[in-house]
Amino acid sequence: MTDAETEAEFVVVANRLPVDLERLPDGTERWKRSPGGLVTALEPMLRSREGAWVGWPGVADAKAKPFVEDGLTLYPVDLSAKDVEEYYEGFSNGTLWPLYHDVVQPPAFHRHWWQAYVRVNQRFAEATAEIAAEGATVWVQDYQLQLMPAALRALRPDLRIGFFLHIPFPPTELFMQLPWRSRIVEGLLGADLVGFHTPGGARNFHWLAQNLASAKEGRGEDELYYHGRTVRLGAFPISIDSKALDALARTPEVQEQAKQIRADLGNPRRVILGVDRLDYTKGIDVRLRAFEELLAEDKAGDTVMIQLATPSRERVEHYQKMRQDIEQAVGRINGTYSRVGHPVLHYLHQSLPRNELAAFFVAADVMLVTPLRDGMNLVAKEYVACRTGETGVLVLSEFAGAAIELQDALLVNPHDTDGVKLALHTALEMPPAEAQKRMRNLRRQVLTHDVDRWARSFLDALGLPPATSPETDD
Ligand code: GDG
Repeated sequence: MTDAETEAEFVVVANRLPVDLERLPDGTERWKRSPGGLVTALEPMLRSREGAWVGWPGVADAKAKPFVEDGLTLYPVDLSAKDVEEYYEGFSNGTLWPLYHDVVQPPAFHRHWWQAYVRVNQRFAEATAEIAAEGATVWVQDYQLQLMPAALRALRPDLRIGFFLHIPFPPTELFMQLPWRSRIVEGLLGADLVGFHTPGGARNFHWLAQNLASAKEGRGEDELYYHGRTVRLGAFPISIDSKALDALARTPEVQEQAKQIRADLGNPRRVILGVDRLDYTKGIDVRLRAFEELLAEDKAGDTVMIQLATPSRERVEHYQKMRQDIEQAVGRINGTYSRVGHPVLHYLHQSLPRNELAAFFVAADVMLVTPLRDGMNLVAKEYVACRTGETGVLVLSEFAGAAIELQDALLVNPHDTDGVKLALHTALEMPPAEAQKRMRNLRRQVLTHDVDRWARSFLDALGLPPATSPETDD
């Protein structure tokens, strides 16, 4: 790592940096990479353009200095413990997250949370304004930073600004509940291009911008005029690094690990899998109920279910209650239907290494993805990428953004328990030829629409100029 000094031509801004600062018990600190799809997709573009990434390093009061890692300049934005509580856990995850996910849980509206959100967005804008080169392109990510495009434009009108929302943009009637609705819309209108996962999200924003911020309709549904500028809207469905995951799933290690998982489960006829952050939007309760009812009706056959629930937002109240409910359901189901040494349901509240996760995808005959609302849902695409033998059935909620592209899944309404139960039963009994036909179509879609294509299509629409310096090979 070296000290940062350059002005960046291309800047990505996200709540989190692609590295986490870790504080060890002896008081020393170190950076740990947190590889996600977004970093993988954007890294080559960032490197070839003197790129920079602005974000929070993941711990309060980090006081970290900018630094260069692997040719990418990282600019930490400092958050105090109070900022984390009010801007991140509060307004972002206690207000916006539930509001944008169809108020599956009631959002809390607190003025001091809002004030923290304004304050932190301004801080991100100031940090970015300082490091972006004249005329640079800035790509702002996600719901934690919706005020940033306008805040940044006020400081730096020369910049080209894109914004992408990773979660659903809600129906207008729900958005209207937000006491600060106009401010959010005005914040987003600071961008030149606002991207959503689905055309529905773009449409909702198109209406709100005209009704709350007096933007004028542009040449079509994907254009607005605002304060003498054109703001473009679009649907850019995000994806995964499909080829890398396909290759990982084919490795002898992962194939062997998958066999071992099935053996450890007692080689049942069918393995059902769920993989989610432990979040109330993901509908984990929905699928447990469907599985429990199938067991009660003696229609599950020789089947074992695994639910992997990665710990998430454990300090936010809704999450604590939901965890209790799910763990109670797991206990009840196992208590009723398991035999000694053979639980029917395996529940892991853990985060697994990537290749182990791939082994679970390879081991599973049926993947249950049943969110009540989800921006996209990458897990559904990851399962498909790992099914290299064209076997396996994906049961997918029609309320996940992924359902638009993954039409060959068994699509379900997660509010309809009978429907989910029927789909699960159909998946468990599906003739191999039909499963193969569906999976082949799903794989064609996922392998040709990867995260690289997503990033390129957004940045092309934003008009990111070609790289001026050759790619560094370090
Ligand atoms: C938001 C939106 C949108 C999970 N457990 C482990 C693990 N994971 C990985 C999965 C997947 C990712 O986490 C979760 O992504 P999702 O898309 O499913 O869901 P969110 O976290 O809610 O993401 C969502 C996404 O942003 C992108 O725009 O699709 O709608 O809500 O990649 O594999 N990874 C590892 N161990 C685990 O235990 N290594």
